[in-house]
Amino acid sequence: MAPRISLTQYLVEKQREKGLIPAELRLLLEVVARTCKRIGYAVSRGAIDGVLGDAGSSNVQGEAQKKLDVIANEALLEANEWGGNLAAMASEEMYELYPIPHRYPKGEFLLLYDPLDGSSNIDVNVSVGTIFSVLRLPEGVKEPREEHFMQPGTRQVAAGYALYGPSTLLVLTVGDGVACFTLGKEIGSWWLTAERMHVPEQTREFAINASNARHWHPPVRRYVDELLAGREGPRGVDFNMRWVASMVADVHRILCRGGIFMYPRDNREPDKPGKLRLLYEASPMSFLIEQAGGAATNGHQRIMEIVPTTLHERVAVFLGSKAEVERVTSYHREHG
Ligand code: AHM
Ligand code: MG
Repeated sequence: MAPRISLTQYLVEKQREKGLIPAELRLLLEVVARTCKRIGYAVSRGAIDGVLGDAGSSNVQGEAQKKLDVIANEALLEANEWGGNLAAMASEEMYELYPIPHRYPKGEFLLLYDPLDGSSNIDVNVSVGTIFSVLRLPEGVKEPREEHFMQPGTRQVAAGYALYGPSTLLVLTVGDGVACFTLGKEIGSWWLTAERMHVPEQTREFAINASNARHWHPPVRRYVDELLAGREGPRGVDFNMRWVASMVADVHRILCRGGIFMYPRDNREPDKPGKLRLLYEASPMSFLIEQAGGAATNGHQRIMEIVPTTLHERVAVFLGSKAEVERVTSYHREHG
């Protein structure tokens, strides 16, 4: 059997042999990965440690925070504030950005994250995850402010997620393909278990919360109706539907076996472009999916090219197998 490659070795190779990432970014990614182990451990202890249920507070979106949302957010803050690689952090669970306290050295990177995505699933023991994205602080900036986070996804230097499921996984890109690491819990190491992941082009699977069908806009309705028509419809084949309601789990399935994930803008909140957040959900997932040969749009343009205007901005999301994303995007274009 070939010797196993650890996350550290993988990152050192990207740094030393390929010159793709600076040492500071490698260290930052290792700290994020270590914190994901800690979060995964807290998630797995669940009721034993009394960490299930609501925290009794709400986040910037007005959503009730779970105890584990708060625990995961604090774990990432604590672990990343002292390393000297970051200038500031931003999270789904914090109204404002978190500048690195003056008592610590400041670095050149910005870290954005959703500490526990899919947290409505925690209390029923369904997979949840952590999503993260790394940007560079614009050159010459001394004090990071919100405007410095307003960079399109194409500027990400790294992105990934941890998936707390039957196995604990870390899926990562530094712009050189997508690699998946599995946590060996006995000694706590991340081992490379899939390299150069590729979203299969052909798919018969789609993911959307169909309970919102009555609120969908015509292009989404047209696309999904065609899928549902199956063999007798214009697509001529039967499609299968999956919806975990944890984006990390749905995107991971698509990375492994193809498909399309959709969270469209709809008529429930007509002035809001969908539910998912651009900077720490859609952008990092789009980076991963594109690096794996898939595509990601908001129905009109590539998500990676959207320049954000606020930290918690929302965006419609269509991502996965290229041909399917192109088809639903073309329906939006035709509709105007
Ligand atoms: P969260 O960040 O508050 O957990 O919300 C994001 C989640 C995604 O993981 C998932 O795709 C979506 O919300 C599910 O939404 P819905 O319950 O509307 O189906
Ligand atoms: Mg989320």
